Amino acid sequence: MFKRMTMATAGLVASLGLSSLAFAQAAPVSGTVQKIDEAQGKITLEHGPIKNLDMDAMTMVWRVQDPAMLKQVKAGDKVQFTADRVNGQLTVTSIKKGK
Ligand SMILES: [Cu+2]
Repeated sequence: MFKRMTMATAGLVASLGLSSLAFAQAAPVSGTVQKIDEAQGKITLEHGPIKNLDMDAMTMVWRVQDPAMLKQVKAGDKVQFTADRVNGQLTVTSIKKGK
């Protein structure tokens, strides 16, 4: 329901010149890296609420879309990341150091 509404309202929001951030499918989320597991291709992130996944703030383990992402950050880093469900698995789709 929310996804359909997002499609329908995207044009309206743009034409009104409002920020479309609140409607974004995968808006960047702030988080802190807790642990990196290169062998498993997993990253543990403490993260804020994730709207597109209906998720509250928590600490959890994620799969990463590209193992190279695990070389860009390390435990203790503050990051901005996007996440989505890829083939049914909760997956970090992008990550970069941030505040
Ligand atoms: Cu979570």
